[in-house]
Amino acid sequence: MFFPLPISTSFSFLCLLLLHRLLLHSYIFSSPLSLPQPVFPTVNLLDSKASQGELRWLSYPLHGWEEISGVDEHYTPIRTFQVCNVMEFSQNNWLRTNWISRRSAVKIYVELKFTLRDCNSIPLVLGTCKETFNLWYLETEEREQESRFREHQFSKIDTIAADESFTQMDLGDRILKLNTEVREVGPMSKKGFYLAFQDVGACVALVSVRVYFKMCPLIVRNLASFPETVPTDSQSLVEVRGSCVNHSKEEESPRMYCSTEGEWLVPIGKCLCNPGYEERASACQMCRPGFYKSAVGNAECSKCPPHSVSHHEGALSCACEKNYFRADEDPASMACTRPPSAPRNVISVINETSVILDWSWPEDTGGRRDLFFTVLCKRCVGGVLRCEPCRSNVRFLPWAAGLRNTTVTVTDLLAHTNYTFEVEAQNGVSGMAVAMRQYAVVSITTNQAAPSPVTVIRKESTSRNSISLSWLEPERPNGIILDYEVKYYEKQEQETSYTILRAKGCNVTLSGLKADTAYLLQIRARTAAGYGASSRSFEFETSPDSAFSMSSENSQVVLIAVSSAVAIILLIVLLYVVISRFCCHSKSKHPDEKRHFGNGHLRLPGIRTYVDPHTYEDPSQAVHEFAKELDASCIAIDKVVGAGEFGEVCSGRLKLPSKKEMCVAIKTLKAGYTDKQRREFLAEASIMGQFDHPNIIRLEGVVTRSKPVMIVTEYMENGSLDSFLRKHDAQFTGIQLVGMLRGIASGMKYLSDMGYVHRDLAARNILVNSNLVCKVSDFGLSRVLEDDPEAAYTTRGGKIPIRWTAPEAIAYRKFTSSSDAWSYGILLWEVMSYGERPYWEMSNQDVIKAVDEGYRLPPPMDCPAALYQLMLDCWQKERNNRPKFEHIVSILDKLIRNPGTLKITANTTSRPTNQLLEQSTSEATSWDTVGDWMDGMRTLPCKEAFSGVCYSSCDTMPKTSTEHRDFQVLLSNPCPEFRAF
Ligand code: ACK
Repeated sequence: MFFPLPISTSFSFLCLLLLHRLLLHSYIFSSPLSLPQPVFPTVNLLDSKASQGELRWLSYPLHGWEEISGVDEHYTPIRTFQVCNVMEFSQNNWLRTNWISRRSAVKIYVELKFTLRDCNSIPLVLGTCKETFNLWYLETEEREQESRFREHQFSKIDTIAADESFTQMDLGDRILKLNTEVREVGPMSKKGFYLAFQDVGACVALVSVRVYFKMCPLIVRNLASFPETVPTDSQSLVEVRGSCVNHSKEEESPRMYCSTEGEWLVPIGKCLCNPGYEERASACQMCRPGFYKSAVGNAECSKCPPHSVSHHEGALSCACEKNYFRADEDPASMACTRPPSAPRNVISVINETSVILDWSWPEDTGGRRDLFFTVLCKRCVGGVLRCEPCRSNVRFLPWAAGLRNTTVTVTDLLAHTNYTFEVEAQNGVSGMAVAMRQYAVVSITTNQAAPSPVTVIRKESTSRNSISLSWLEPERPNGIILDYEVKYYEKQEQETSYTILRAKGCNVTLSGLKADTAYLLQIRARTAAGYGASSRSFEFETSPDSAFSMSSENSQVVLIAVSSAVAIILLIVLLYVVISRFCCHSKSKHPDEKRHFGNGHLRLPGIRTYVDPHTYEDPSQAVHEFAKELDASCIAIDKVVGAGEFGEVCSGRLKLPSKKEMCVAIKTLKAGYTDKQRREFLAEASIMGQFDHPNIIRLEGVVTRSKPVMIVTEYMENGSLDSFLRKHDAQFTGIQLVGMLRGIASGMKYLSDMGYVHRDLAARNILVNSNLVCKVSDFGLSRVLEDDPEAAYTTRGGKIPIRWTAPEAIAYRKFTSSSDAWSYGILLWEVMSYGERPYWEMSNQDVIKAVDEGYRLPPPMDCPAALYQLMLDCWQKERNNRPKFEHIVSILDKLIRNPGTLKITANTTSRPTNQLLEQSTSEATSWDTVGDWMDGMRTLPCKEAFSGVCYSSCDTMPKTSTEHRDFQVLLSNPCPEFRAF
């Protein structure tokens, strides 16, 4: 027997050789099967190296395979088998393993490590030497009891040849070439099997035998865990369902396929980390503090948004810092926010019983965009501390809560009543921070307002010559109704002759009417504020004169009855007249006072007229009639605010018994005055004292009985309008400016209604309070003009503020409300140019000349076209063509109601703003706006037509140049004759 290893050299020599090869000649493993392979987990069914003791495999015949002990490279004892009967013929040596359980494997692998001697290197071999051996297997359900070997039952797996065989020289060099061969066996179906190695005459040493099967390892893919899986079918893939890792959720059922090679293939579906968790190292791990994740998904945890924190791991959202909030609908990614600060610059424009509130956005919106405003109305009695919510019928336009714009109109307030409005800016988190909410407060006093018209009139009874009527009080009386005026006339008479009755209550009997006649009747109520608008005309008819339609018999009876009645009545009337004459000229009047007017001339009762104090023989009498004498001890002077013609103007406080202390302005008469000066000084108080209007400076009283002589008026925090505007150049919105102008026009309407001509209306003579309410001041007669530094002597000797004065007043001192309207136009220009000096530095003489030649001031920068048109109207040469103040107020009201019209400006780009407009050259100018174009028209009728269109329907004012052209065509027809101003 010839051993592949010289056995006689002892086991240790073999081990040495083996070790030598294993450790130093690793290149041997560079056979195709030994290429680096993906490491798939395998499960050993048999490993000969793992056996410590004898393997006791079955060897047949006895002198074939031999079991030999050795050590491996780690000096671990191993068992090997050798055969080397190369010198003998007909070798058939079998070595059979013990029974190997298949377990769940279908396909198994057999890895053989062996050395094989090169036949050529063996001397004297007689041609029987082989360089292969055969590998066989036999499947059985159980371990065989017999130890007899039945070779014919085995199936051949393969013939195993060595990739590398060794020679005698290798042995000399101590090189043993170890071969590794792996063979696949399967599919297997029985419980176990045997392997057998058939030697047919080779010199071979079986160093180790390993039998194993492959499986897909436990793996986490797409956050799903797939268990260790043994491929069951040798042909197809095994579909395996994964289960989501902890803290994750299945998005699409996770699956993979386990191949027979133990490889996972085709991942499908996935799992996503739960809120508060993110994927890290194939697991869902909690978000770190300071981070959050609010939804299921693959996204990483996000950093907490501004003003929010998360102190713990796994946060679904970040909690807001103190005083910061998150609205329900806010996403977790949004910064925490807070309520806005209060709105700024709240101004109020009062119009009788309505008020327009206008404000600016708050400085701090709280970090949100969903800003809105809410206005709360409170009615206050005796200061802001005693306020109650306004009545429910107070109307807000467009509404009170949830306003997106910064303006609201409040109507249907009570006349002459104090109100406080709280304007609050709110956002989506205001409801969560009630304590942090801030609002701006504005207090106003509504104006006197005339009552609304009577709408319901009922006929109580009618007779041949009388009608009894009753009616309901107007819906908005706006004060205590003093009486009702009932005006009636025969329908046929067309109002040329009418009768007026005054009724204290809500009923009246109209007597002395014609039988069978139709009458038209109108009623209007009167309060301290004057008459309200008349009701619509109601028609009533008296009963027919029935006496004429009776039979003659009856008529005789009736005639007698009527005659007797008339006689009785006459007697009674006679008696009444005698008695009433006798009784001190009838002390008590009939409550219904009745007056007749012919030709439609009606002097309106209830509207006072101004009384010129100079008509009083003793002017101090006038002062005491119109001004309250104040005790000097009630007045505290704080500081000097300016200088007047007669002395200083101071601010101070007035505390009248049982009244709240109030701020006042005090005009003093300087020491050493003459009697004339004193009279003139107090004349202003006598005039002012006759007025009671929210846009006229209010006189509180005078001090004449002690020195210094003082005139005490309400205090106007912002001083005179001209300097106020210069100080706040370009800081107001159009509607704020129009609001101021409207106030001034309203005051002027009141003055002109009272028959008072101001003569010195200019921005310097308007005072402004803290709510931007403008009030007309500086009243006097000739004194006014003496006092005014702008006044200059005219050729006729009078002193006149030339730039503000109408041509006819300059030329021949024709001062009227129409000349005040001219001045109003100049004031309007001053306001719109933020206190610019009218006609700049032109001399008075040049101004007079230029105006006379038809030049007019150009529109101030960005001046709305409608306002410039109003200026031009006020500067009509013909004074009767200038608008009345009533008309000016209504024009401005319409502009306030349609603020969009203020956006159309009158500026032309080409024209310098400090150049007068000459009407004759304007046709050559290219006009940008309706106002400019109207100037270009130079036609009075057209301008009037335009005014009519504009003011009654400003919404429809054309806005584009094309529209202007169309408009021009439209208006050119009714105005065929052009006429210069
Ligand atoms: O522009 P002003 O500050 O406002 O300077 C003048 C100055 O006195 C001389 O007229 C101021 N003035 C006059 N009347 C009043 C008033 N009722 N309230 C506040 N200031 C006033 C005016």
